Amino acid sequence: MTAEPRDVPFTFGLWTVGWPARDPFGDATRPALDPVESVHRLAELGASGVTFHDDDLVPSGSGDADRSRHVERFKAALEETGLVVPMATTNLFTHPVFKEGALTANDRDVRRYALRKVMRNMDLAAELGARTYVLWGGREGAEVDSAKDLRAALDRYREGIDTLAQYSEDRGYGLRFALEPKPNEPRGDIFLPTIGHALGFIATLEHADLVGLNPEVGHEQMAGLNFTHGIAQALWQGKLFHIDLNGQHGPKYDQDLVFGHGDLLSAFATVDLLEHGGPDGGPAYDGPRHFDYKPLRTEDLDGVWTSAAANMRTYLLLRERARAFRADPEVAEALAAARVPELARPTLADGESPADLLADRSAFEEFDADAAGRRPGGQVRLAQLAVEHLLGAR
Ligand code: GLT
Ligand code: MN
Ligand code: MN
Ligand code: MN
Repeated sequence: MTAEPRDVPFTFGLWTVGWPARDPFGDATRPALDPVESVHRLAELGASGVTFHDDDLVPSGSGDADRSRHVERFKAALEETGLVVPMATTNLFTHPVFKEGALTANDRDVRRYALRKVMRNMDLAAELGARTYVLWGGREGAEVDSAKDLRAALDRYREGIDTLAQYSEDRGYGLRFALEPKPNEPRGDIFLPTIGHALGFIATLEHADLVGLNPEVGHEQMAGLNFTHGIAQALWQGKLFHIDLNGQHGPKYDQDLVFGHGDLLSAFATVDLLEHGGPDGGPAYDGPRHFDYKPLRTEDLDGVWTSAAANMRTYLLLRERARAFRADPEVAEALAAARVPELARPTLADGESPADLLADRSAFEEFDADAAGRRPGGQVRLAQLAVEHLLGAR
């Protein structure tokens, strides 16, 4: 493989490599990482950027002097390494104050505090040059349906996002907001559980143009959904503002595995879509390839850096495999046999009206539906060609 990681804008959250591997059942298995060290190590491995929650950079409860010391050290590391900060986000889930929600908490004081916490980190995000602001509503949800006015919660969610978008506009930050869906965990049920729910919600916003999505592979797969289909719709609606790549084995707890270490065929389809758009399209997404994963709890610090590198290498290998798939004449022939290119042709002719369609006897009266029902599908051949390219057998 000749491709270097720097060909592609790979980015990592500070909370990913920095996760000390504390889970609901066990203590941390690794020491906390200094964000400055993470910046240097990620740069050495070929990443081009880092992202952060306010609390990843400035431990919650720090005073003003400590805060600026943390920020200055981080900035110096960015300058030394050339890493950029394309995205930032807010921790609205760890502190007990958010136990019942943040932007949608029943307690109005909590909602006002949550907005202020986001606004404060938006100031820093803008200062560091971020273009995208992610909002993952991990605590926006419920376990007890009767303990939440569900429609009022959506009103407050909308009010919160519109207020933040307005703040960005007022300050001239030019940020775009990316909502990150997740069906459950840590709440029993989280609001805006899937890409589709979030797209429907965004359409109701006053600042709908500034708000898009940050879909995560594993989150859609936890809901049993096809991640590639989901991001295809987001792209189609101009709403794929950011992406969280990782791995997951079907509907279970959020695994946050290395990209490709879950459903590999799905990861292949995702990379193919991001890089090629479709049968004869160009790149469909030019934003950061952001990894939101957790190095396994079994790993020591060396294992952390091995896993960070694995995300990027797997992406590049899948890109290479997807290129080979798209360049293979046999694949082109199989695509044509399965009539895939035909789908790009509109169903009605140019200027054809419903009345014209009604007048076309070949479309119905003379159409042999039974014969068409016997036309070969050619789908298995395509599936096998993809598997063979993925396995490096072609
Ligand atoms: C948290 C969550 C992720 C989100 C992060 C952004 S925080 O780790 O599990 O999916 O992307 O808030
Ligand atoms: Mn996740
Ligand atoms: Mn995520
Ligand atoms: Mn996560």
